[in-house]
Amino acid sequence: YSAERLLLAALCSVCQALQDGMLFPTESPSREVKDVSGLWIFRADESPERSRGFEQQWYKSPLAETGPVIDMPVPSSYNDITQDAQIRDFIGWVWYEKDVWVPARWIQDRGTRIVLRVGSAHYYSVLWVNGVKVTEHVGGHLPFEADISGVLRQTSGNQCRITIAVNNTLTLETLPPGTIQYMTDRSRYPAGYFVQNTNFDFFNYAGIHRPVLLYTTPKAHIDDITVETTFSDNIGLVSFNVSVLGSSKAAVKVTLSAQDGRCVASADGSRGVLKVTDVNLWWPYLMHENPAYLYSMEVQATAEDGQTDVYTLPVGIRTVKVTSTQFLINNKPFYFHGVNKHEDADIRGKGFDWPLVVKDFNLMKWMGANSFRTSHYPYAEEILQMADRHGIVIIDECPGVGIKDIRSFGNVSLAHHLTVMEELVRRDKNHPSVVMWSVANEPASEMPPAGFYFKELVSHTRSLDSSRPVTYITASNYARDLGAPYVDVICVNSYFSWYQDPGHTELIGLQLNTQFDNWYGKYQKPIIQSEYGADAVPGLHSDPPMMFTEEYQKTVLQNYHNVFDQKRKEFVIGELIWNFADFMTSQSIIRVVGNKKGIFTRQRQPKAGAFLLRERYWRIANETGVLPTWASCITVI
Ligand code: GCB
Repeated sequence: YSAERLLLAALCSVCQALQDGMLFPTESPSREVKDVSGLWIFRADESPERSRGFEQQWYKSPLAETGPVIDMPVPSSYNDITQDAQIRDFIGWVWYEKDVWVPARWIQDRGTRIVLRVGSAHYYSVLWVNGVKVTEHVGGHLPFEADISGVLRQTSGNQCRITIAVNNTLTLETLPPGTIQYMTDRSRYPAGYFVQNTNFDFFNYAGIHRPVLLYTTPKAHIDDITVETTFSDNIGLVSFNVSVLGSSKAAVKVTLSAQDGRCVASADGSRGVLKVTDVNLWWPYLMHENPAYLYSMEVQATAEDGQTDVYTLPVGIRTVKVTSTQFLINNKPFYFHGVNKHEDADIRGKGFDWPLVVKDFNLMKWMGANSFRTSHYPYAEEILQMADRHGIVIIDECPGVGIKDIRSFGNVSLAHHLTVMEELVRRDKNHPSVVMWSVANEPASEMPPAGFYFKELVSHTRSLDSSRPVTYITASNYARDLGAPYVDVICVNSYFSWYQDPGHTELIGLQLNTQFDNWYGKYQKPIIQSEYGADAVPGLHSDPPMMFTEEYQKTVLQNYHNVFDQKRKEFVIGELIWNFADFMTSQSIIRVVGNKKGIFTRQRQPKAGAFLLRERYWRIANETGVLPTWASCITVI
């Protein structure tokens, strides 16, 4: 299968330290953004080797001239858009194309740099502009871009044909890993029949999942900005580091403004520390009466020719620390009462969708959640920006999910995993909402290579960002987990009375207590229950409770909560329900049209468990935090 060979070659060629920044494209006096998402055309390469598109060079001419094409919205997964099961379950190369107009002044002004950026595409992408290859990228969930100024100026000018080939094949070395299995028994499978095997529990949606943008910067431009914040008494400190490309002598000026527009600090130079007197710290939702305070940092870089590039970055001033029993935000104990999510919805699959994002934040705030984990991959940047603005705390997870095969602990895998962490930290380092990195979910951390693998991974992540703790999510036994010595916080998933002792909710108390005491006894690190829950098919009822009913889900949660309430006085620092909403999975005998552990349905309607958690989260917030005045009516529930 040719895609696997191609992927391995691509993986090896990108295993080098990242050179450039990946600032979120925003408009400014010197920058324009043109969203070219919308309706694209699409063709799946159904040839047996999935290689016809490359052999026939589909990128060289309009895609419609190569064969039949269909409409495809961007951003969206392609899987659930048609009535064709073959498209839903397709594995291999699919081709997207769109013709766009580039403003004439962008082309004419040679001082303008034109960039094409894809928010994310699943999984391995190759990009052409007017038939010329401009970049390729391995990995979903993270952005990639190419400077296309040269190509546009050399080819047909204002008209721009963008072609993107995307391949969802996963290999032992990708994140997440997967394998292609050929079925050779001719009495059961036709010739050439293959399937993709994975070890994760969500549908492997594919396509262009986030917006495709064209944006401009001046030739000499701000390439990256890194801020780190701290405070002492009432003085906030913002250290900044600005990198400029296209000019070696650009003059950099940095200005920090408060929410009312007042300038509170400024500095000249590409590195330095801004001092903010009477600082307004960034506080999580429900921890302060004025949470999520954001300053605005304007960076100006003026090149020798007088051109100035301007970029404005929201900055929240806060600190994060971990002790052996606590998670401290701004030196105060923070208790995670939150959710695990997925990027997942009807029709659009993993495609970015503003109505869904805003609805989900409204639901999280309604239920009193102060945090979520980006299980099991990085979410759209727009979601992190929402979290910054609403004070929702994030554990930011990379796509290291389903690492179960010992062959996925080799050098190529590790090198790629390190690169993905570099891409993740580069993208998300400036978000105050992000308080911890998670490098993997439920890897086979008891396999011998895991010790070395996680030592490298955690220490590399720390070297990229020393201001945040690092963890991975374990489901392994405390005595056999080989990565736990290296992490800052222990995150444990367990499903007592579901996968173990199904139906026996009376055992949860004993088993969960044992779990916590064992882990804490061995490592003396704070613990987050990073997943727990039970499936509930909405509308299914029974009393006494039986598995799959709403009552059973509630009973499981209640039994877990009793133990959390004892242990949060000691070393348990958080609880994240699995899951916020029902989500699609691959088809199997343990899934009823997807995973039903949501406390909301996939359409975001509450099950009984949602009301239980709402009561609990507001109660905890009432005990531990400071509620906003508008919320006083809710606290009486
Ligand atoms: C887990 C996984 C998650 C699954 C969940 C389940 O441990 O981390 O991806 O969806 O269990 O419901 O089985």
